[in-house]
Amino acid sequence: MKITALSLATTLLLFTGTAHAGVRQFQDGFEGSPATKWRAVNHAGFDYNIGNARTGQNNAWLHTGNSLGNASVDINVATGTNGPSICTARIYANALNNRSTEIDRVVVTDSEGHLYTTMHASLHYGSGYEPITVDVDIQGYKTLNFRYEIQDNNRGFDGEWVRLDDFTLQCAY
Ligand SMILES: [Ca+2]
Ligand SMILES: [Ca+2]
Repeated sequence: MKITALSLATTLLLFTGTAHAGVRQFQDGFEGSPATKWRAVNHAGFDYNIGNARTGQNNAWLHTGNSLGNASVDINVATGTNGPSICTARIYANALNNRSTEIDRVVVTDSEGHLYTTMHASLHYGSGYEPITVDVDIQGYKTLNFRYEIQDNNRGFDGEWVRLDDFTLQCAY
């Protein structure tokens, strides 16, 4: 019985080893100088050391309301390998201003203009920072752009406020 169990465990280990050769990971929590890495569009920016971060000292913020238009932050990340990669991007978002809201669009494109995915994510007031996860499968080496955007839903001047922190991209190949 013992020998059979050991043999099965060895087989599973070998199978796992061949399924994924490795993992590439990129992390950015808006620390240091986030404006050199992230682009902020319209009414969006960064909090530095004012106690709003999920981890570290800094985070990003997005705001929209009366006629302010869409607000977003985005970042370019080079990743991939000579073959297929299965990537998962995660960021944490915090709904503010005593109301639930959303990230209206998470948009993933590459430097050649290919659109991989666009998705909507609901946020719930009082839940603190909530994870938003998006999956992207790529072929070869790519520079991916991840954009997090909020759109005005006619909620008045105070509109919608969202904080963002702790972006992670993990690609298995
Ligand atoms: Ca941070
Ligand atoms: Ca909205």
